[in-house]
Amino acid sequence: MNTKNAGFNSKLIHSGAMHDEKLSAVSPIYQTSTFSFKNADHGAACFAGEDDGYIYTRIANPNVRELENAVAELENGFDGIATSSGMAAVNIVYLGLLGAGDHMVSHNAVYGPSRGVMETLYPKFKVESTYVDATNAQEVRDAIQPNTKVLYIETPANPTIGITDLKEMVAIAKEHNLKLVVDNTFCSPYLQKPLDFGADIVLHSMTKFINGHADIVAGIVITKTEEDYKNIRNVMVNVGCNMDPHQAWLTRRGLKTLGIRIDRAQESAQKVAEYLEAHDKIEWVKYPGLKSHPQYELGKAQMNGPGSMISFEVKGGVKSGKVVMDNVHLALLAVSLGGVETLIQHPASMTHSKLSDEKQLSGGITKGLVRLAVGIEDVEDIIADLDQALAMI
Ligand code: LCS
Repeated sequence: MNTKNAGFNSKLIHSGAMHDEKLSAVSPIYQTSTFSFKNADHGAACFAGEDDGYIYTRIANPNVRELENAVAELENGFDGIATSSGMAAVNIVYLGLLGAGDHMVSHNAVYGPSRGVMETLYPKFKVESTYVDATNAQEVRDAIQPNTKVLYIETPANPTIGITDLKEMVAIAKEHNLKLVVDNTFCSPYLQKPLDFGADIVLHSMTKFINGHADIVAGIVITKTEEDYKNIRNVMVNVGCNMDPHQAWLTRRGLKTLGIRIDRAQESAQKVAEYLEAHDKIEWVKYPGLKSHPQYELGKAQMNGPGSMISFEVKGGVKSGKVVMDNVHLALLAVSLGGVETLIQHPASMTHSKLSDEKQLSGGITKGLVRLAVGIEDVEDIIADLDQALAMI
């Protein structure tokens, strides 16, 4: 089916679809490391790029290509490069866009390891970075240096749920000739399409919403141009952080229900956020669907919905937060997000623990911040679970 003019949910099911011609299998899997050539000339033509036959799974595989084509179409990009993890996606973008003497400006509340790896590994290759509050465009402008090449943001950010103005970031990137990279993990293309705003590159940890079932780790990079695609694919193939066919098959399966999963999770998240905001033991709640969110209007303007990630702090800070985390039964005390299960975690001691206290605080990651990833269970059960845990304080 040609999905070009199809609706989003139809694209989720049919984009990139690859039906096995021999057996007419609707959902085939090509669990193979290599592909045999018809003859020596055919092999040579495949290597020369004169024939688009498959060669070797590190370079390309039908299941992986199906997923790459589907997510690229959903993001309105040129093409996609799937990877073994979200961190591999982050790193092939860094490696593809930055070289010795270059500088990157980023948000001070990105996923901890996305900052951690840049600050610990990349200085070895003479790549520098500066972290600012990207929800304040002036701070971004002030951080730009003559050697800045990349502006890297996450919106909403992990774990503060701060929203960065995509239009402003695009304007800054254009003005200073920077590549704008957006980690779209928290939204997925269902809720936000950064390339439509003018970003150059979008990446995802597909471990989260795109797969949605907490059973694989994976990533993807989507580019706007062929040039960026070729450059970053070359890094992926040579680093060897390709996606496995079975991982791709599971992810393509999970992707089919992205729309209905997010609809359900965000409807529940709105109710959970309202419940928490009204609770007398809660200090503050940050959720894009609450009018109290500092960028409520901006979120409404650039996202198709508020999503299902909530951050909050319990009165009494980290001590009381721990009581809640230790006493929930339905919500699992686990890192990750975007799956069908409700998960709760403590960023300061878990996902962002490798960042110093100072870096955490400058990014708004307070010691008492608790992150809740709302799943698709019955919302009454999610709220009842939080309610009995809060009663233990
Ligand atoms: N980008 C974002 C926004 C993330 O949340 C994560 C993982 C990554 C990139 C890296 O992806 P991975 O290699 O794990 O597939 N975030 C996690 C989190 O918040 N809890 O556990 C992992």
